Amino acid sequence: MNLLDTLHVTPVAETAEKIRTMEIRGAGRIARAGAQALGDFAASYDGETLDGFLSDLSDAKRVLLDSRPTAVSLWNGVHATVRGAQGASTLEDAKDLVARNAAEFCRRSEMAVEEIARIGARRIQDGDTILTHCNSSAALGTIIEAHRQGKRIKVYATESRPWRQGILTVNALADAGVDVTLIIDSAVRAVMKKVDKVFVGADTITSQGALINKVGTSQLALAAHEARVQLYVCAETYKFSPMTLFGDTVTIEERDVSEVVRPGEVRDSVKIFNPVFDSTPAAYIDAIITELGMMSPGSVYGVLVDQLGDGIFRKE
Ligand code: RUB
Repeated sequence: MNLLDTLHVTPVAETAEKIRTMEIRGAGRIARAGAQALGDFAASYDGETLDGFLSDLSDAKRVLLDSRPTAVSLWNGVHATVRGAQGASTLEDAKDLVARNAAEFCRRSEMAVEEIARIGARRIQDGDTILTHCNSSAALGTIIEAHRQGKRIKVYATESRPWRQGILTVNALADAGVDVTLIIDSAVRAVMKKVDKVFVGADTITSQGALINKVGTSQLALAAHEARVQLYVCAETYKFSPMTLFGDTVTIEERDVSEVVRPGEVRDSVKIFNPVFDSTPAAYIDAIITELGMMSPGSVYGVLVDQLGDGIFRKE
């Protein structure tokens, strides 16, 4: 029997399952969903002891963190939500604190995405052609904000096999009135000569400024680098990974082969490798646009230490 079966916190288990199956997806959304699930769990907790609550909270946290391994946003959102609970002196204080932390994380997260759109849109000029990959709310917000400001822009968006999140992207851009063209992933280099700037999102950014994002991002970054096209990463600072400061590497999620081929389509002896993220070195990134402002990949270390510092490292 796994933790999910024993946990008396159905909404948390349900949220974890939706994250695992990608019904809830995207690094910002899964962070908010994780925080919200813990906040709801705390608010509706009907156990009678503080110790029992803390133990169940720890189980709930673990179930959420096990749902998807790559995006550190989930880890940061979950830890921001449980922060301080161990120090509470009563059950009611602990429940209130977790519920308030969750609401505060979600509020700040949404504000960060809006601030990134405002800052990022300034980097987009009238007449620019932009390329984006997968489906990032931070990158999309930036592009839509530039369009809203009256800048005439064109966008190429990749399909992003195998999940085809690019379909969400092109529909969102089309609904906002943006001139958008869908391309298959392997057409990236073919269109790069028409592109002025690349805007992508982030699942995790390491302390050395490397970007972990949807698989294909690093290939796209190489093509942009070759064509001298600027590449911007739109990322809230809770996508920065404190663990990488201490030498941890980021786990790249591999998903089921059924996402790549239909049953019986290939010979039984064919192996299938389905990594869903990849790592783009800092050298290929022109700037990271965060809610704190634009920064170089080399600034990530300082932000992790100075801005997130104490709170983010405290063990719960
Ligand atoms: C989504 C993806 C997005 C980042 C950033 O991958 O790689 O670029 O998560 O998204 P998946 P956002 O579909 O596998 O979750 O800016 O919305 O946080």
